[in-house]
Amino acid sequence: MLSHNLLKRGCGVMALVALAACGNDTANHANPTAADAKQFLADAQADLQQLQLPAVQAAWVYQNFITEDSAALSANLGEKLSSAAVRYAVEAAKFNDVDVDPDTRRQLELLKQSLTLPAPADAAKSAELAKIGADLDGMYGKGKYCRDNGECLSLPDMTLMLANSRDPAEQLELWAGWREVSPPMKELYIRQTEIANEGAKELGFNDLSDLWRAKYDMPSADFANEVDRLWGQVKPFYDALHCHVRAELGDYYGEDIVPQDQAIPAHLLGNMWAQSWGNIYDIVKPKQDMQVVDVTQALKDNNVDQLQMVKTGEAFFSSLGFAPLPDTFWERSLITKPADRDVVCHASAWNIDDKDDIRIKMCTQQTGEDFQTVHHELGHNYYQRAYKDQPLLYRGSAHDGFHEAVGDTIGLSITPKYLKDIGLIDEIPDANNDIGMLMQLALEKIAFLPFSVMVDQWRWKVFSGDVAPEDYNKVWWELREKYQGVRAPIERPADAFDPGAKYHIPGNTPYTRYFLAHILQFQLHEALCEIAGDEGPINRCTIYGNQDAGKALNALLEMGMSKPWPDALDAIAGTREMNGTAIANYFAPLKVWLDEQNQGRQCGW
Ligand code: X8Z
Ligand code: ZN
Repeated sequence: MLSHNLLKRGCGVMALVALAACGNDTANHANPTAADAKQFLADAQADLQQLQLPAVQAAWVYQNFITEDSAALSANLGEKLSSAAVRYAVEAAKFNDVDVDPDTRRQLELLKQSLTLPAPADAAKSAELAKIGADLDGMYGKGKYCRDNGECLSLPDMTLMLANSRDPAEQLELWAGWREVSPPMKELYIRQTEIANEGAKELGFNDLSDLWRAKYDMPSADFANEVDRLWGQVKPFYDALHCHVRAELGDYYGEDIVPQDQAIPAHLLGNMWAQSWGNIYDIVKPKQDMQVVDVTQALKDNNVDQLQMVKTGEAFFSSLGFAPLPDTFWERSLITKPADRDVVCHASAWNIDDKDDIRIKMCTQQTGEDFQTVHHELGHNYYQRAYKDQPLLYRGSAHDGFHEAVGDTIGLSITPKYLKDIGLIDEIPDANNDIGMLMQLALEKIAFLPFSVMVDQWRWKVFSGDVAPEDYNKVWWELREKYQGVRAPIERPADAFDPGAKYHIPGNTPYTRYFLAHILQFQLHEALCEIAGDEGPINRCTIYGNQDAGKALNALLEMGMSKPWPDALDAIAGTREMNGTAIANYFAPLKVWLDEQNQGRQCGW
């Protein structure tokens, strides 16, 4: 949970008092000055800082202990924070025509853009919005699928089963079963969209989609084009992977189950949302014997339990020169799923006090996939700690894709060489095995790209009103098919709300950030490997133990969002543009191999 995410919920009494206490100096000036603007920002940030701590604490308690009461507390304190942020954002407009220095201007702008789900000024609606947000979180967190025999499965249970099952009937049961959690969310989601759109309009945006796209140091219309441009760069690679995977799935399950001229049925890809496909490596791997490290197996063989997985992640960051995590991280984090209560299992990283109370919350499983997720979450925590001394409005990442990219960038350094260095494997597979290794990673990283684009393509349409509620599910599947070439394996019931079965929809977390992160992490990996002086092939580079790379990374993290993101990217990677060529270069040998395999195959859907 990032501090700026937290400004997404709710409003109230305390904030009104606070505003009266510190906002009045400037509020009545007929001609506000640059000095007034600075004072306003200082007061606003001090007030928001105070409101933020209890809101984050309550959110933490709620997500670790889902009950009616923790929901109410979290909604209530979140609302106070959110409504105060909205009022400051509205107030910031009075400095629109004041001649202020660039830093002040940037902070005023950031204040307007900081919310994900802005409440309207109307107190009743603001309270309603906060309650809906908490209710949706809880519905997802408590979600279970109960089988006919009475056995109830949690999402982590089903995640593991789906990763390993090769029985289409069972895969379908799990796929459809999980989607029973979301129909009750739909009415709440419609109402949430309605209220937050009002809030966005009060802040001067066309609608919520306009606000979400406005956070990238460019006009929001340009940002949509930027996403299209980047997706266009990597799409040929995805198409080649899709073609190969569909063909192999057809061989494995039969072409009656996987017709070769249609989108792939979504239940066969080893993941609940078909968003990454690493779990079906055994089905689509090259026919010649390839030695590819099985990290899940290596963790088991070496008795690296969940706590040790996180300790190993910490040690990587330490090897780069980052200070160890504080004792409170280990005392307060949730690392495994508790047996006796409902928690939000979706992994997250928390910054409680903007000092050093950082934590993760994960229902970690002893798998290679979760080993990556551990590094992903720690990346958030190290970022949060690095920018803690920035002013509140700069405590965030260069753009949200950077926050998501840091831990993944470290994850790219989890190479066989690194695993051997830390004693998890005995032998480094030689270069003849690289196609297998690249395939394994492409199933995670390349397969993910269109999913990470389509989620917000859907939301942008929903928020802007381009898609009406009766078409929510239909358009969701149109986009799944268009971008991913994936389809629902069975006809969807009339009340289905399949978007709600993905955490980030009820959780209201923007998703384009993950697409940007998947582009950026390869740019960052390339840049850091160059700084580390690694001259080998990029897929074998690890920055483990390299303090120069660590320094460069830390410099990026410390900047927070104090500069436009192109400046931040330039500082570390020597370019001001996000670019899909880094990921394409990384996987280039695999592309050649895929194109050979696909010769004579009918590709596309
Ligand atoms: O939600 C996450 C992280 C928390 S920010 C675990 N991720 C996306 C997802 O799970 O859908 C990481 C990759 C994509
Ligand atoms: Zn993340």
